[in-house]
Amino acid sequence: MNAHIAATGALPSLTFADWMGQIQSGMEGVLDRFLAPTSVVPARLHEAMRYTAMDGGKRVRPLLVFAAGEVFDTPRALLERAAAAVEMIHVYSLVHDDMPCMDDDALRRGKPTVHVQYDEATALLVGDALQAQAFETLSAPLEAEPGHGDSSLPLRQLRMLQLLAQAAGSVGMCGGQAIDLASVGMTLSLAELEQMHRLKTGALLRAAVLLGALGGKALDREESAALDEYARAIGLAFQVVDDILDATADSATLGKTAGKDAADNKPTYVSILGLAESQALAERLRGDAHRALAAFGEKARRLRELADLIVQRKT
Ligand code: GRG
Repeated sequence: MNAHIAATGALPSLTFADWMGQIQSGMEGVLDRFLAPTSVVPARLHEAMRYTAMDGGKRVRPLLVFAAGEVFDTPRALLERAAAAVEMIHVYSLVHDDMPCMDDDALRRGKPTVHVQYDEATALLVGDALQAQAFETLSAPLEAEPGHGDSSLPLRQLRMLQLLAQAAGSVGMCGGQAIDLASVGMTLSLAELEQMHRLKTGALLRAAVLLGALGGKALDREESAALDEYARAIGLAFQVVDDILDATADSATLGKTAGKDAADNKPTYVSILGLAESQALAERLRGDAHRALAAFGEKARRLRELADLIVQRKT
C-alpha cells in the first residue's frame, strides 16, 4: 500500500492523469493510517467507517488540497493530514445525507449506503466518528520538515482547523443542508439556489483549496482573494455539473441514484435554467476559475486542470 503521497515538488512533470492517479491511490494509504483498524474495539463501527471512506469516490477535495499546496509549497505531511481531514468530513456528510431522515438513498459510490449495509444507528455514529477523526487528524502535532524549519506549524494548523470547522458547520455545509431540506417543493430564485449550494457543496470545496494554501507560505490579500474567486467558481461549477449529471446520466455510471432531484421535486440548475443554459453556465464558471489563477502562473497548473475536470466530469 502506498502509505505516503510523493512530495509535491516532484509532481509537475507528471501528466494530469498520472498526478491524479498517484494522489487518488495514495489517499488509500493516508486514510488507512488515520482511521482506526478493525482490530480495535468497537470493530463493527471501525469496519463501517472504513467501508464508506476507503476505496471510493473521486477524491476531488484531496486533489484540490494537493493542487493548492503546490502553489504555496505546503509541507507534504500537512497536505496529507488536510486531505484526509476534508475527505472524512465529506464522507461523513454523504453518510448522513443518505439516511432516511434526509435524502433516503440506498446507493453511494457504487455500494449500498451505510444504513442499508449496516443500520441507521451505525450510519449516524459513522458520520459522527468520521467528523471527530477529521479534527484529530488535522490537529495532531507535526515535526517541521527539512527546509520548512519554522515554528509556525502549530499556528498554521490552528488556522486550518478553524477554517475546516467553519466550512463544515452551520454557516457552511450543515447550513446549506438545512436550506436544502427546507426548500423541497419550493420555487427558488437563481440567487437563492446559488446561496444554498455555496454553503452545502461550495464551503467544503473552498476549504479544500484554502487548506492546501494555508499550510504553506503566508498568503497576501490578493492571493487570498484570487483563491476565493477560484473556489467560488469551481464550487458552483461542481454543483451545476452535478445537477446536469443527475438529469442526464444513469445510476450505474454515477454510482448513486440518478434522477433523484426531479423525483424529489428539488430545485436545480437544470430545472431553473434548462440543460443547455446550465452547460453554458458551467463553461463560464470554468473561465472564471482560470482567470482567477492568472497571477499564479505555471504553479497553478493542477488547479486549472482540476477546474477542467470538474466541468468535464462524467461521474
Ligand atoms: C448531512 C451535514 C450534511 C450535509 C450533506 C454534501 C451534502 C451535504 C450532501 C450530498 C448531496 C449531494 C449529492 C450533493 C451534491 C454535490 C455533492 C457533494 C456530490 C458528492 O460529491 P462527490 O461527487 O462524491 O465529490 P464522491 O463520492 O466522488 O466523493
